[in-house]
Order: sequence, then structure tokens, then C-alpha cells
Amino acid sequence: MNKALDPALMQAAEAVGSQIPTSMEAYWMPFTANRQFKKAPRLLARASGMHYWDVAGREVLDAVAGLWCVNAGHNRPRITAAIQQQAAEMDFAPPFQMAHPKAFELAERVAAIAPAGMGKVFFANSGSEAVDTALKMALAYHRVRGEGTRTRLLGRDRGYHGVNFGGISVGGMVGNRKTFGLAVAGTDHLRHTHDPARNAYSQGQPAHGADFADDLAKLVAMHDASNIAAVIVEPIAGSTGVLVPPVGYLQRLRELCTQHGILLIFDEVITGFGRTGQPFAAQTFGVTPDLIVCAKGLTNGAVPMGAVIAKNEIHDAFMTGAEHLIEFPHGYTYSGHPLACAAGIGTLDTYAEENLLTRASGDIAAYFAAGVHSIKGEPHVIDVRNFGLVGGIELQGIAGEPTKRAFSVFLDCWEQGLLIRTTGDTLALSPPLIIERAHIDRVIETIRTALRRAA
Ligand code: PXG
Ligand code: PLP
Repeated sequence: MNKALDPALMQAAEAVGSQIPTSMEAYWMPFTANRQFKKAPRLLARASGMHYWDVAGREVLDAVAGLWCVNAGHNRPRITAAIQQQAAEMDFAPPFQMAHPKAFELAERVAAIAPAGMGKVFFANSGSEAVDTALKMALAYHRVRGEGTRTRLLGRDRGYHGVNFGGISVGGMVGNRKTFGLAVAGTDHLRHTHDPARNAYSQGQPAHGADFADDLAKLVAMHDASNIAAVIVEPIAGSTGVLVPPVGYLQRLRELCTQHGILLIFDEVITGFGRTGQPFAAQTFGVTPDLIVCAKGLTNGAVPMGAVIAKNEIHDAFMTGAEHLIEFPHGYTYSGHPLACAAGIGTLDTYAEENLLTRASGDIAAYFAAGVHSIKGEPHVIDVRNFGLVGGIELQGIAGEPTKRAFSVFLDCWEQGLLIRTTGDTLALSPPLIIERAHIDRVIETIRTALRRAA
């Protein structure tokens, strides 16, 4: 007998013909409270457009694009067809000293929507891999130009750059760092820009805090620019609770980086592919970094893939020396995997056909902003933040039990048929870019109901 699920859920699942796990023992779940989850599992079975259906056949509105990644909505036909066709045609092609046509095609397509002058695309398989790729690229770039003393990597408090050693080292979420020893040495961090005393309930970009960027000048004074390779920031910090950059902040960072020869890396794993109303946040905020890290929306979440988009001159600096030598000793077995490339091309086609990469700059974003800000004044709410089609609703945590209140709201929403995300005591929203007004109404009213009965 199946002991994995409680009898009621199992019965419901069997009634709709869902495949259900025969055991939950072996799967060690990522970033999950494993024991709690396995007592009351939330299992998804199908998806289409704005919705999931769980194994019991219950419809769930997706207000977080899966995990910030399904920007075109679920199971889009072009993407599905591209994957199916590729799987039947060629399973794998070695990416080292070999290639296949779709890798070139996808790179061209990504470069075409990237900021001008950023025309070189290096593939990885996740945001975390892309982050570590960008950090290594920065180190190697300085070295190949004879500035090999530039080895220090800077990040920012509350930054999330994935979970690999490079990423947690420049990252600034203590829970993701404290367990893992020394990780990569020689990092340092700017302060984060969250300043609720001055900026609570800002609509779009907060007015105050451009001066937080001057922390970079302080770190230059401390370490000397000749020792600093790069600074990496998320244009909008996502995982740490949707922190929108203050007006002028990214511009100031860019100025300081240029002045000191430090590479500026934008981690656009969440902000990339239309989340802010342009293909990349670099374009939305009018600031061109030296490297862009992206993933998630690159393939609409359908096949794992990440990428680093580099300025042409960074790439070109590597193209020296003997032509038979490998210029950048880095890459993954699955860099530019055929299935991921096919999914990426199908994804970019879908975005283009439906103008999704700029949809979050239009009326729907204004409607979304009005919706999330209408939550102000509900129980426990202490701040609301938004930009494009991303929103954060920060709750007062329960004293001594951080994250518990937000997670209880998450569970209530799930019971009501709505998928959101929580980080700390912030509720995060990043719906598929195809969202319509009626969906937004439903998201907001479901959260409102949950807040009004939250402990
Ligand atoms: N950089 C940023 C800015 C991200 O948001 C990564 C890197 C890592 O990507 P991979 O594909 O390795 O997961 C991310 C991923 C959350 C949450 O709770 C966010 C992410 C991943 C998991 C959870 O908000 N973002
Ligand atoms: N570990 C071993 C023993 C390997 O042979 C390889 C790749 O060949 C890796 C790790 C890295 O795997 P990937 O290229 O998928 O990142």
C-alpha cells in the first residue's frame, strides 16, 4: 500500500488519474522544510497558462511564475513543440571543440535583445552556474589584460546570487552562507538599499538612497581599485524580498565602476526577460553593466539554462594569443544543451509574438501596482514594494519566530488556490507576464483574505 500520502489526498489523486509517489523517503528536497513538507505535501501535476493543477485536480493560480521563471505562462505550445522536436532529432552534442546550430542561433537571439554592445553569450545551466561563470570571467578578463591583481569580488548585503561557492561568497543572505565555511576568500559587500524609514510604501523606485552606492568608493579606499575585479548586484533584489533600486543608485554604481576600472555585473536571473518592462532591467533603468547574468525566463523555465551576456570588448580581450589555445578554460558538459537551446528559441519566439518583454511597462503593470498597494493598511503589513510585474508585501514578523507569519499566509493562499512565494516575512509576487486584470484581482483578494485571518 502507498504510505506516501494521506488517504484523502490519495483518493482524490486516484479519482483524477494522477501519478502519485509511492514513497517520499528518498527525495531530499532543496530549500524545503523536508519533514514538515512530507507530512502535508503540496504536489503539482499539470500546468497551463496562468494555472497549475495539483495531484487532486485542484486549480491553483500561479502568482509567482513557478519560481520567478515561467514568464510566458505555462506549457506554451511553441516551446513544447520545440522541445519535442529537438528531443527526437538530437539528444546531445558535446559543447567543447564541437557545437550545434541552435546554440549559435539562441546566442544571436539573446544578443539581439540585450543592451547595445553586449553581443557575446556564454551558456550555463542555471543561475548559480551563470553567476560563477561571470565571476570567473571577470577575474580572467583582468588577468588577460595584465591586471591580475584585481582578484577581489564585491557583492551586497541581502544579495542572492545562487548557491554555488562563488555566488554565496558575494551573496549577502546569512542563512545561505553561515553553514558553508570560508567559501571563496577575498569578497566584501556594499550595504543593501532597503531603507523603510525613508522609503516605505514607495511606488516603483524609492526616492532615497542613491548614496548607498558610495559604499563602493569606501571599499575602493579600503582595498584599492587595483585589487578589485568586479561588483555584482541584482538590479532589483528578488529573493531577499523585492528591493527596488533607489532613483540614481545604479547610475552612481556605474560611474564609480567606470572610474575605477571595476566590472559591473548585473545579476538579472529574476529581472531578465521582461519582468521590469524591458527585456533586461539594464534597459529599464538605463544603466549598461559589463556582464549580465540571466537564467529562468531564458527558457521560460521549461529546460534548465543560464547565460552570461558580455560586452563585446570583454570577450575580445580574450581573443589574443595563439589561435589553437582555449581562451577561457571554463564550461559545463551541458553548456548550450540542444534541448535548452530549442526551448530558448521557442521562448523568445513566444515573447516576441505576444510582445511580452515590454508588457510589464504598460497598463497591466499600473493595474498590478494599484492592486498590491491596496494591501496597505491590512493586518501585519508594514511595507509594499513594486516595479513592473514584481511585488513585495512585507509583514511584521511574529516576535521570536521570523518567517512564520508569512509562511502561514502562503499556506492559506495555497488552500485558497493561489501560489505565491515568501522570503523572510515578505510575500513575493512575480506572475507570468501574460497575467490579466481578473487574475490580479483574484491574487490581491486572496492575499487580503489570508492577511485578515492570519495570526
Ligand atoms: N541570481 C539571482 C538573482 C536569482 O534570483 C539565482 C541567481 C540562482 O539561480 P538558480 O537557477 O541556480 O536557482 C537566482 C535564483 C526565491 C528563490 O526564494 C529565488 C531563486 C531561486 C530559488 C528561490 O525567491 N532565484
Ligand atoms: N565531476 C566529474 C568527475 C566530471 O567528469 C565532470 C565533467 O566531466 C564534472 C564533475 C562536471 O560536470 P558538468 O560539466 O556537468 O558541470
